[in-house]
Amino acid sequence: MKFNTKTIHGGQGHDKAYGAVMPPIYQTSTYAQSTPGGHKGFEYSRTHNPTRQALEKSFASIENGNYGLAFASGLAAIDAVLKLLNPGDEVISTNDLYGGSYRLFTKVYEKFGIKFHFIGMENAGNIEQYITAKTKLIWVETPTNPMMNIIDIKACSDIAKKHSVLLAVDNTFATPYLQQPLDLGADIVMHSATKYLGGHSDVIMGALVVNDKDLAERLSFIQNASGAVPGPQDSFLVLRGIKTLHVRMQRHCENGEVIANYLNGHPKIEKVYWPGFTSHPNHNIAKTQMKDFGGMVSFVTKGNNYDEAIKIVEKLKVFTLAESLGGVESLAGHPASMTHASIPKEEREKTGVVDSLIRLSVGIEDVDDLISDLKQAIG
Ligand code: P1T
Repeated sequence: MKFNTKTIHGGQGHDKAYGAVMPPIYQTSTYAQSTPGGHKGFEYSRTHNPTRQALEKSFASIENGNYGLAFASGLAAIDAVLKLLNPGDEVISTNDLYGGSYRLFTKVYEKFGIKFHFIGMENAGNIEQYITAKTKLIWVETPTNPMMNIIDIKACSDIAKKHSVLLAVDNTFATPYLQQPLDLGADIVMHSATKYLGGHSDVIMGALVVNDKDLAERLSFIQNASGAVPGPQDSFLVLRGIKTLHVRMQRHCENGEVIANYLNGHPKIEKVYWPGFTSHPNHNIAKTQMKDFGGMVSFVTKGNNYDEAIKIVEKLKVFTLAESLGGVESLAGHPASMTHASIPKEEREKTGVVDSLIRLSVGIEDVDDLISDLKQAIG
C-alpha cells in the first residue's frame, strides 16, 4: 500500500459489529468478562481500547513500522522513551529542540541521574566524540524546533548501530509524509500527534512507532504501567486527522515555500530559516531524506529587536498568535517568550533562538491572504 492509501486505510478494518466505516468511539473504561480472564481481548482501557488500537495501527502503518503506541501527549510519549533508561545512563540530544522536551530532560530526568549532552548534530560526525559506555540513547529532532536545522538520520543511525545505542527521532515537524525515520535506520519514531497528525488544533496526543518486538513490549509495559494514555474520543479525532494528512501536508509545503521566499526578499528581514533554500547548510540532506520541505518557517528581523518582533506577531490577523503548530490554520509564535521560554537565554541564544525570532506554522489557507497578512504586519 502506498502512503496516500495508508493514511486512509492503513491498519484499519470495518467495524465487526455493524460494519461502521470509521471505528466507533468505544467510550468505556472496562469490558465484561464471562469468567476471570474470559474476555474478547480487552480488559481495561488504560491497557487497551479498540478505538485507540485502531489509531495505534494507523500510526504504525504510516511510519512503516510494526508497532504503534498512543500517549496522552507528545511529552508523555517522550517520557515513556526516557523510562527505558536507568540512573547513570547518558543521552545525546540535538541542542535545538522543543523547549518542553528540554525541560523534561533537564528538570525531570537529570534529577534521576540521567545525563544529557545537548550538541549540534548538523554534522552527524560530532556525535561520536560524546559516546561513552554509558550512552544509551541518541535523541534527534529534524527539522529542529524552531531553527529548522536538518540532521542526517541515516548517518545518526549508522553511528547508533556501531555503538549499540538507541536512536529516537522526533518526527513531529516532518511527519511521515515527508520522511520515515524507521526506514532510515531509527529505532523509535516519536510524534506530538497534537500537530500535523491530528491536524486541526483540537487534541493533545503523542505517538511512538517501533519495529523491534522486544522494544515494543518494553514501551507497551511502560505505557500501561505509567498510564499516560489518550481517551477514545481523542483517538478518533487523530485517526480522522490522519486520513487527510497527505493532502494537508502537500498544501502546507506549497504555502510554506511561497511564504519562505516572500520573507527572504523582504528588506526588514535579516534571515529566514527554511530547509528548502539551496543556501540552507543541510539543504542537500533535506532533499535526500525528505520529500518536500514542510510548512514551518522561522525568521529574524533586522536589528534583532524584541519589541519589534512582538509588534509584528500582535498585528497579524490571519495568522493567530499561539503556541503549537501543524493545524490547518496558520499560527505565529515567539519562541523566546513562548515555546522555548523554559530554555535559559544563554543556551537558547547559542542555537539562534534570539529575541526577534518569529516562528510560523504555515496553514492551508489561500496563500495570498497569508502574504497580505504578513505584509501589513511587517510593513
Ligand atoms: O505538546 P505535546 O503534544 O506534549 O508535544 C510536545 C512536543 C514534542 N516535540 C515537538 C517537536 C514539539 O513541537 C512538541 C510541542 N510543541 C509545541 C507545543 C510548539 O509550539 O512548539
